[in-house]
Amino acid sequence: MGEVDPSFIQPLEHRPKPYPIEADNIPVIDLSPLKAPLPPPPDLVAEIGGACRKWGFFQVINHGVPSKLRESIESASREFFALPQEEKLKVGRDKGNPFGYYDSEHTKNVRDWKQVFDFAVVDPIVFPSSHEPDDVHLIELCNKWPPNRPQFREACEEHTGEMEKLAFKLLELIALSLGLPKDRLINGFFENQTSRVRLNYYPPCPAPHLALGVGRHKDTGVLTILAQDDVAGLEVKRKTDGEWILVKPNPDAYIVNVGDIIQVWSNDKYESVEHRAVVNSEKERLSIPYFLYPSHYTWIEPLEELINVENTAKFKAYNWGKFRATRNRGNFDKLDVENIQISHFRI
Ligand SMILES: O=C(O)CCC(=O)C(=O)O
Repeated sequence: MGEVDPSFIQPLEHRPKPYPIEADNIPVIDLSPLKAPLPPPPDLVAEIGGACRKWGFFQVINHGVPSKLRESIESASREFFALPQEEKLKVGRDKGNPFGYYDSEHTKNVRDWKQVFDFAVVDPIVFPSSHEPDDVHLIELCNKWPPNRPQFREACEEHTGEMEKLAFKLLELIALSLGLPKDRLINGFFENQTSRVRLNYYPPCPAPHLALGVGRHKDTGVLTILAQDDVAGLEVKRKTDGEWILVKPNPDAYIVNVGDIIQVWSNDKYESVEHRAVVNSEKERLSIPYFLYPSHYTWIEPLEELINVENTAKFKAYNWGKFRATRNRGNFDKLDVENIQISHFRI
């Protein structure tokens, strides 16, 4: 095996196992009952609730997203990442604006073996201008679309529209599974949503036993919906025993995971679970996560309906925009401090 720059090398305990365990038990949930103009059937709601509780991850099939749109965003992404580096750098991300192309992101302060292109779902988004708690200034952040590539932008936007519809359907099911009204996790949180989409491109890696495509992490947002191509790479930490489980690609499925915000809203009933992406020495891999994020001014705290004297709030309220601004800073630079986590707000 070849050499890689030391910045990519994971500490021993976080390196991938040579023979990963392939998951056959991450729940696959059929959403076809949602096609009928009726309330979702209770067994579907219970299936979603069970998956959120036991795994924090599940896959959905018959989700209603046209396969044509998924194929278009995948081929547009492949074309983009195949461009010469100087072309990609024309839309390079910088310290002030986290959108665009970037190839040196760090997760937990180790460099990821990947290239990414990020864009906001609502363009421009309004965001705190800094992570400093007392700085009340806001900025507008705009997407950086590659010039002269209208098909790329169109493919990204069309697929994202479908992701948004699917995300809100899933939020209704999750709310019902928590015994809440179906719009409880939607109303009031997304008027100025800060959701984003990432195109992840993992080139073949000469030392896949030392590096990771994305280091272990939990997602900070409400929920994530991920499309992966036919090359396996996503590993999920199984809650029962802490083993890393490789999620077998299914071209008809999207992979959904609960983010930190649902963990806080549900007061730990549904946990946000660690995951990572492994790379391989032969094949490139593509994945496309859609991260559903609320308005920047949202205060995240356990929902009052889900706490009581026996189950008191386990988290202090935190401001989403400031939380995210702090995290973005750590993802851009290798910092000597741990990235901000919801555990910092645990009571
Ligand atoms: O590529 C994958 O399967 C996982 C991607 C991911 O977790 C991320 O981009 O945050």
